[in-house]
Amino acid sequence: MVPTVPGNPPDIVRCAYLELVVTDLAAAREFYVDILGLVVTEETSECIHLRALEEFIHHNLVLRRGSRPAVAAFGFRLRAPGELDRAEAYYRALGCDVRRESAGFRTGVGELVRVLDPLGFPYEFFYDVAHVPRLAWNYEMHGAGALVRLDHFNQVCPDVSAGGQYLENLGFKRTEDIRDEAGVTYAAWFARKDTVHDTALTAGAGPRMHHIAFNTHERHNILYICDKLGALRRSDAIERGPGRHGVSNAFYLYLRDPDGHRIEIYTQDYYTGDPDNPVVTWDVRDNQRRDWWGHAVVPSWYTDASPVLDLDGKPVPMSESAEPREMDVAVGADGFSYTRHGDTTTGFKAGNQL
Ligand code: 4SX
Ligand code: FE2
Repeated sequence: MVPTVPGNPPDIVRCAYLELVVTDLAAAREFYVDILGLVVTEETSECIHLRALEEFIHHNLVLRRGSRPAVAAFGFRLRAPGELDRAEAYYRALGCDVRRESAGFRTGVGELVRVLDPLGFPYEFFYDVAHVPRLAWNYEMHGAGALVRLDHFNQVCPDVSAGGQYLENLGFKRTEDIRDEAGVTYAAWFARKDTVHDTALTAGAGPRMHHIAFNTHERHNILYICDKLGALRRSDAIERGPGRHGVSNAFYLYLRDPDGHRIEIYTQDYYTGDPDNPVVTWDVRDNQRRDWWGHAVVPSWYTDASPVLDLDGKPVPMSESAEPREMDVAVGADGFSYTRHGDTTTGFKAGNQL
C-alpha cells in the first residue's frame, strides 16, 4: 500500500543512470562496450562506468562485479542542489529507508539521497555530478549502431495502479497506458523529460527491473545492430524485435546481456512537453498496442526480469501480482485480441485509443 502522500516532491530532471550487478565483468564489457559501443568513462577490475555518446554526466550505466545478477540503483538527476533536502524529506514522510550519502559514495556523483521507495525499488537522487566530454561531434567514434542517449527505465511491479499513483505524486506525468474494460492497468508510462517516458511500470511479480533503454538517432542504426549481432553469431542476444511499438510509437529492439539483463534500443518517440499532452490509453486486447505490425510478444519478455537490491545490497523480496496477466488476457488459451476494433463484440474502446 502507498502511504499518505506528502506534498512537495523533489524536482526530477530525468533518468540518469542504472547500476547493474553482473557476474562476469569481462563478458559484460564485451557486450556493452565492444559490441554496443557504449563509452568507458572510468574502469577498475570491479566496476565499469559507461555513457552514451551525447551524454556529458559521468555515466549512464555502471557494471559492477557481483555474485548474482541484480540492479543496485536507479539514478535520477535533480534540478537544483536544494532538491536533495526535498527528496530526503519526501521519502522520510513516506516512511521509507532513506540514506543521505556524501559526495564520492558513487564514483563521479556528488551528494546522494538513496531510498528504498514504497514499491521496493532502490531509487537515488543527485544534483552534483562530474562532467565529461560530450562526444556528440566525435563522429569518428560513432559506429553505425551508435547509442546516443539514455532514454528510460522500465520496472516490474505487482500493482501498476498503485505504483502509477506513487509516480504521479512524485511529479511524473503519465503519457500512455494499457488497460481493460474492468479497470485493470497492465502497464503505464511516466515522464519528467519531454519524451514518452523516463520510467514505465509493467505488471508482474516485483519489484524487478524489466529493462533499460538507450536511444539511437534513426531506425537504420537498430537494423545495423541486428545485422552485427548476426554476423558475430550473437543473434541469441536478440529477444524481441526489431519492430515498431504501438505505445510510444518508437522503433525498438530488445536484447539480453550475458547475465540476462534486458536492454532496449529505442528511437523516434514523440514530444510530450506540452501541458495539454494527451494521455493515450490502449485496450489490452488491441493486437497493435505493443507491436504496431501485430507481431507476437515472446513469453520471456512478459516473464523475465532482474531482481533489485535494497540499500544494504540485499535482494528485495518479490510479491506476485494479483491482477490478470497481460499475456493470458491477450493471447492465452482463454484470451483473445483483435486487429480491427469491432471484430469482436467485447472489445473495449478506451477513451483516447487510436
Ligand atoms: O511494448 S510496448 O509497445 O507497450 C512498449 C514497450 C512501448 C515503449 C517502450 O519503451 C516499451 O519498452
Ligand atoms: Fe522500453
